[in-house]
Amino acid sequence: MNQRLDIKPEVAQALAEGRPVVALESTIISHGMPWPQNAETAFAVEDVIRAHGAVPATVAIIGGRLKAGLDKEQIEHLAKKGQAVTKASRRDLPVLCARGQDGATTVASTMIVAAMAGISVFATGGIGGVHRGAEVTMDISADLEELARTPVLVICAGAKSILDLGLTLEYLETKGVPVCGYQTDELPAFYTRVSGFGVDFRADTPEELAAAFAAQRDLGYPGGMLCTNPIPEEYSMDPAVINAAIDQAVADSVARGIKGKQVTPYLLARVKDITGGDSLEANIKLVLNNAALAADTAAVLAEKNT
Ligand code: PSU
Ligand code: MN
Repeated sequence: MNQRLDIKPEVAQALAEGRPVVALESTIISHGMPWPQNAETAFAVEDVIRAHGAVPATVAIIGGRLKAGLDKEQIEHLAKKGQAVTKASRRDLPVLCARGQDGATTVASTMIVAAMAGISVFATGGIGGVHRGAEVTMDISADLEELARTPVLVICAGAKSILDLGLTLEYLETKGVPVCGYQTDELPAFYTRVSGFGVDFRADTPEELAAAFAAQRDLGYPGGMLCTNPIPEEYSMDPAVINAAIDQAVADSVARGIKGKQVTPYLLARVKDITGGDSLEANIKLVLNNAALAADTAAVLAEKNT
């Protein structure tokens, strides 16, 4: 095992016995949602995974140690500190480890830790991608590069249109990352079930999704797979309302000169403020929905020994 990694005993035992485990990220806790909904959601997501027969492993860096699986106090600590915790993507892990500091892991760094621990399925809300205006700013999330190189199945609700969804799909195609639509032919746009962009392939059951991921592993590809699971109909938002809020948030970020790793957290918080609590409520529901699918898919993969 990697000398910088600690696997929570419950998680290690499940992995040793070939039982299903689902990884979860922590930037969604510190930077993606406000206190106390962030902690409540983190616990609720773990509960859904357990109810579906899998063991949750929330990932973070605590005191410079990579953690696959957190306890209640550690989750609460990250939730309370919020944006004061370092948002940690691939490039940030070495320095945090060297300095013995805390970090909340993004999709990219959660994939790294999951792969180190031997966890192949990871559930979250939304991934980072190619930002609008990236042809000038070159703001492209390290999440996409990680999907190209690390063998983890990431289950999300698509990407928010704070991103350029068309360019994000082009980038994933270039990098050879298969993009699945779960029970849909269309890429979901996080708060809504529609985006106008198609996915590469559709899976209608956890078995079909697991079979595609298992085949990717058999082929020896280095990278992972992205499954996009639409927000349940009853929680999806009015596209006109959410898109107006997102356009406003993007305009504000440009006007304020927000740059680098601050861009995504700024946009997420701004969209939440503009929509009142509505977007947060949708966000929580879709994460729970993704956790259930991830646990079911991890169970099929565990049966297959993948
Ligand atoms: N998109 C969301 N919610 C999130 C994030 C993105 O809808 O919480 C977080 C995830 O942790 C993701 C990260 O990995 O932001 C991407 O940040 P960046 O664009 O700086 O790579
Ligand atoms: Mn960025």
